[in-house]
Amino acid sequence: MILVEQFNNKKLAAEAAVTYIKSGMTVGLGSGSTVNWMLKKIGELVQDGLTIKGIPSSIKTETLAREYGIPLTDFSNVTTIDLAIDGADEIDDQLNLLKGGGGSLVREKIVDAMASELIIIADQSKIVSQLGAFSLPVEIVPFGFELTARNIAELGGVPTLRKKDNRVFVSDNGNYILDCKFDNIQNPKRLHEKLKLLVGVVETGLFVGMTDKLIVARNGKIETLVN
Ligand code: ABF
Repeated sequence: MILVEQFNNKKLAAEAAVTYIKSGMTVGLGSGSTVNWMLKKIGELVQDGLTIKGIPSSIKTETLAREYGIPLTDFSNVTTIDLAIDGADEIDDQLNLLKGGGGSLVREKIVDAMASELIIIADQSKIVSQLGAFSLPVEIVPFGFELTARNIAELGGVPTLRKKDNRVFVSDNGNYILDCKFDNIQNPKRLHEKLKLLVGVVETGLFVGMTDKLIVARNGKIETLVN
């Protein structure tokens, strides 16, 4: 028997989140395949008269937002972001996040941290009891990356330099990413703080205490959790 996915849960979650966007808002636009559904929907609403300005969190998102006709702005023109909507690779029951599978964690964190409200959108596959089954992306400065990797290994992680098409992956910021396997991440805040103290580390994919609302679609049904 072949099981066919009945619902597009990423699309459902994305479209539910878009209902929180109102005209006049500056909106942080996350990154990833769930967010791409959100961009499509926002583009349709903009055609129908919604007036927002978006701040993209990656070059991919910026390109797609432009294709959908979403007006964009940047940090030289705004002092606040009313609402950011972003995806995640893992979400725990405290709504802490592991992000960065797409390689955009630094810009995502800047946009998400700046927002008055952060909504995370996901399908049910992203919900976990403990973060860490997914390797933790850590963005690092290329210079001396071997040393940074060794220092991360001393904290108990197994770092792998991310590659794409047989070349070292370079982020939108010109940096490298180490995908770091930790057995499990019992205290995401402490691990994030330890990693951030290492010379050469730019940012980690742990987003701790940032989520205001989670919209998760499970078998075609929307669940909303507020932090
Ligand atoms: C971004 O998109 C990243 O942090 C994360 O890697 C990804 C989310 O996954 P998906 O493509 O399933 O939306 O938010």
